[in-house]
Amino acid sequence: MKLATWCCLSSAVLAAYSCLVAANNDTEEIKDQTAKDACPVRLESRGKCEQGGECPYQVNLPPLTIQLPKQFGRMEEVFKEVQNLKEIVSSLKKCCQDSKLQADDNRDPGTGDPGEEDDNRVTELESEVNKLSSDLKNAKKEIDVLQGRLEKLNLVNMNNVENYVDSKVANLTFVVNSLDGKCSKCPSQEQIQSRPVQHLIYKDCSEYYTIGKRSSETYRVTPDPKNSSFEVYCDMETMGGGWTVLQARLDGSTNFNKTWQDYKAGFGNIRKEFWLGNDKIHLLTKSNEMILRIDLEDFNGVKLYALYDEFYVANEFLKYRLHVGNYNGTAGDALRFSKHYNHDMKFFTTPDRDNDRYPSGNCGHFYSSGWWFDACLSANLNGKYYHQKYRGVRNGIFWGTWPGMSEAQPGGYKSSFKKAKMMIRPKHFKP
Ligand SMILES: *[C@@H]1O[C@H](CO)[C@@H](O)[C@H](O)[C@H]1NC(C)=O
Ligand SMILES: *[C@@H]1O[C@H](CO)[C@@H](O)[C@H](O)[C@H]1NC(C)=O
Ligand SMILES: *[C@@H]1O[C@H](CO)[C@@H](O)[C@H](O)[C@H]1NC(C)=O
Ligand SMILES: *[C@@H]1O[C@H](CO)[C@@H](O)[C@H](O)[C@H]1NC(C)=O
Ligand SMILES: *[C@@H]1O[C@H](CO)[C@@H](O)[C@H](O)[C@H]1NC(C)=O
Ligand SMILES: [Ca+2]
Repeated sequence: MKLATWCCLSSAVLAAYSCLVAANNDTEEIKDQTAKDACPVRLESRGKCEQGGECPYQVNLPPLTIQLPKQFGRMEEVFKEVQNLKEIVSSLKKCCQDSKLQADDNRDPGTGDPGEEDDNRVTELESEVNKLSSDLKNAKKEIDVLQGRLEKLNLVNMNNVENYVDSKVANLTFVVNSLDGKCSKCPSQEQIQSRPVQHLIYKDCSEYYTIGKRSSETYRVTPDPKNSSFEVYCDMETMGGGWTVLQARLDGSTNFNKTWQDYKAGFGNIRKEFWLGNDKIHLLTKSNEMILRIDLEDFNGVKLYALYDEFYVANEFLKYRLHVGNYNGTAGDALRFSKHYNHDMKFFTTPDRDNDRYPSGNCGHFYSSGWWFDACLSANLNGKYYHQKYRGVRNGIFWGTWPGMSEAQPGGYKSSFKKAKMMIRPKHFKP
């Protein structure tokens, strides 16, 4: 008889079955729930809270429809069958034992039974039970597989889905834009402009460059389709063009001694002197791998540049932390000057918000500007605009690796810059 194994198996399956119906052991609760199916989500108290702080609340979520294999549909049926069979078998067994006691004397082991009809019935049932038990085994396997799938579903969190959709949208936009760029070489410019077809979004200046825009001016960009679009100034000339300008200084017309809120939103005139805004800079750098180019010009007409192969600004929650890496260029790596003066991985600080590494004061207040201050600086392109050399606190536009910058000048004078500009472009952009 395989009764013992069968018993074991059936209780195991039963356990798995009730587990899937509800994580709760209380079967009354399950019936209760199906009766009042009207409210999709319910929270119920199940008694008093324990001292440990855990309260026996139960949340009932709306029903979830899952396609189960057909074996699963048969589970209940099979289970009932098995119950019936179990009863039959145990009564037969009892009956058998009774007759066995009587037949024991005139029977040799290994020969045919006297009660042959009953025995056939039992073998038949036994094979039936065996078949059912293997069915149940299969069903249990299916359940395990489903359970595994459910667990995997849990792991797919919303963030992953969002990133996936984002990257797909980015891909589509890129493909459409580049097709657009090829197309503009064929029909005349007027035909293109009169076309009713709206462009998809342009993430930054490099995508305007790709569709054939070659003049440096303002364009509307949408770095993240879920967020707003805004105007930027595009430099279509420097080093192949396609640059989105983040900051510019050229005549001192804009005051950079501003608050956190001002730096967040941006200020100034994007055709002249301005700060694009930390939220916008974050959006522009999060959707694409960007490189940063800094152009500087002093009052002697010396023009040098710094190129960083990596540039990223985090969101406001992370205090717009800066990441720059892989310097190249002629102006020197002032953003990562030394171990003690390093702007990489520093938070943004403004005169009214101290996130710097200077313990006894606010660098933003001291140097009257917003910047990724360390304790305090080896570079600051948002310093005060001086039209000539100046004395006192070094709160002007500053780049610590500039030729002759660190040498003391007669009379304690400090030199300043005539022009400064920060701009970004996707790392993989090919002009
Ligand atoms: C389910 O209830 C039974 C009897 O009420 C109990 O022995 C068993 O420990 C319970 N199982 C769980 C997982 O709570
Ligand atoms: C966009 O997706 C296609 C197909 O999946 C792929 O071949 C192509 O390289 C992707 N392009 C970009 C820019 O990711
Ligand atoms: C910067 O702004 C603050 C607050 O408006 C002001 O107190 C401070 O004097 C300003 N600093 C400079 C150098 O203009
Ligand atoms: C993008 O959206 C966030 C959250 O909705 C908002 O705080 C932020 O200012 C937006 N950025 C821009 C540039 O509009
Ligand atoms: C950095 O400079 C070197 C030497 O001039 C050059 O070969 C390399 O291509 C530059 N890298 C970038 C990213 O411009
Ligand atoms: Ca400080």
